[in-house]
Amino acid sequence: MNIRTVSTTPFSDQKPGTSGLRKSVTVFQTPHYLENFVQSIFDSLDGCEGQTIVLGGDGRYYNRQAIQIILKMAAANGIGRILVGKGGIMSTPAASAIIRQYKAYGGIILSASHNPGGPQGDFGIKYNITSGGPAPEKVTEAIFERSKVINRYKILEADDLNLDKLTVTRLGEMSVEVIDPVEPYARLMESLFDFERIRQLIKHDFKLCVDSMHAVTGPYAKDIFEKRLGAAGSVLNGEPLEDFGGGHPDPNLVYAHDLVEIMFANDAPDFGAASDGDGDRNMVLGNNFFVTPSDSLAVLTANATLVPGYKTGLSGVARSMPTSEAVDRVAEKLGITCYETPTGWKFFGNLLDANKATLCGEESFGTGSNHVREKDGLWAVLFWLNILAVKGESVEAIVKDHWKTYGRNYYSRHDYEEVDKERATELMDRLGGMLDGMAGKKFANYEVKYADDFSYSDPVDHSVSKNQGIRIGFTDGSRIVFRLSGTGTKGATLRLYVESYEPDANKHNLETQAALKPLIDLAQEIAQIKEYTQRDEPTVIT
Ligand code: VG1
Ligand code: CO
Repeated sequence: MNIRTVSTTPFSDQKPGTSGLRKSVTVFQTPHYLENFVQSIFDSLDGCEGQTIVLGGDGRYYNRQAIQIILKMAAANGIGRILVGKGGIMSTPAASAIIRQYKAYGGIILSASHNPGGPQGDFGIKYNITSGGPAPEKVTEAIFERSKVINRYKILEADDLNLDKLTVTRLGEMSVEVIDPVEPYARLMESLFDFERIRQLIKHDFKLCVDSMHAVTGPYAKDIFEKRLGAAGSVLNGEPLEDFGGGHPDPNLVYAHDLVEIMFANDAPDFGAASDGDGDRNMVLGNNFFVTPSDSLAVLTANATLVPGYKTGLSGVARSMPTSEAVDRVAEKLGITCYETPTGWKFFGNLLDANKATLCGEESFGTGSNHVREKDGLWAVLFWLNILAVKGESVEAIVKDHWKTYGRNYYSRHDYEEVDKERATELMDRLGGMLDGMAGKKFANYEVKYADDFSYSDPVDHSVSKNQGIRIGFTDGSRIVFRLSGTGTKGATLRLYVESYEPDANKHNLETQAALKPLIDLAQEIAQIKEYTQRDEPTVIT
């Protein structure tokens, strides 16, 4: 066995963001860049020698090369066994499920999620821990610290492995098992949902359309919806491509345009859904109807006991801070706790492990539960289908009925992408400086109830995460929230989150942007967004 120790020098920018390290493909192709980060992971893991690691990616450009490099480095670093997805591909929720099922030590997931792919697109890498969830901050911090001083990495000299066949081979002393991640994932879904009932629904002329956006979920969606549930021809863009067909694999009304066209036509299907690049996000649509992710979480929570996997009830729920408070109202009625965490799935892990929360969600099209430790796009789609099959009502009717019971939280996110980093930081610093003494101030019809920079104290391990977004809440229950993205790769992305609460059912049919206009104007006035970003309009509104 020929292990090579290669000298290297550190890169200063390998700090993982909201979800791992994301950079453009060209940065990852810089000599030693990927290797430095991977070695920093291995160096930060205590006792990983001889252990099992799960490895897979969303299949984007550079996935194949990166997988081969990581396999050789794992062998050189004494890893005992690697479970790698066929073709080096695995959806993020499937990777989480497999880490748990095989009781692996951890996993390395290659994904830049919803960011565009291809030679000019983005690439990403993250480490998941034994629970199957994204590494918590103390682990990502350790990796980053190591990356700043690294001076060598270890790699085995060997030929590339064929990963397209389901085989068990060896690389040096390490065993490499190429596995099909679809089957175990689909079986997990069958254990949670009433597939027979959904099959009956589909048989009785219920039409659905699932857009995989040429990303990782294609094979999973075909197996689950077309084969197991009998919805022939329901999967759109189901062939995974390295550049996602030139698209932006982000399931929202802007980027999932193929699906949106179908679902907002006259003869639209009853149900539509899309997933992102790595399969952890979902967008849910009814016939000519869009469900906001925050409402989706609230509806799933309110109806969870209709689904076999959740029929005994939920221990609690959790949402990220910028996610709307719609789920809080459901939790209150159910008499369970709703936890508010910073943005990013890693903060849900402790709550799920400690059984304090069963369902979790983020406004960014992410929903999940304690079945894995990542958000899970197809899981959310199946959850909806199970509810639809039991209730026998349309998506629109279920959501509108929900609003009648709980009131409606009008909600929108405005993104200003690729703006100047310094100016965006100045905007946030200025806002931060205005918070003291803002409570009690009046702006037009709004009176500030609280204004702070969100800080989270984990109820399980008591770790504290500061500076997680600036929130300004008003006495009528509405809020505006500002934060900078931790997943973008160019300049800075400013996110503005706007929410208002309307209890009156007669006022539940307003267009969202119109309903939120006074708050959007107020956010502009307070933060001077146009001046700082040099943009008249947001890049994306969801
Ligand atoms: C965004 C979303 C956040 C999500 C993260 C990773 O982060 O806002 O809710 O957890 O992406 O999702 P940010 O820092 O850019 O706002 V994924 O599907 O890209 O792994
Ligand atoms: Co994703």
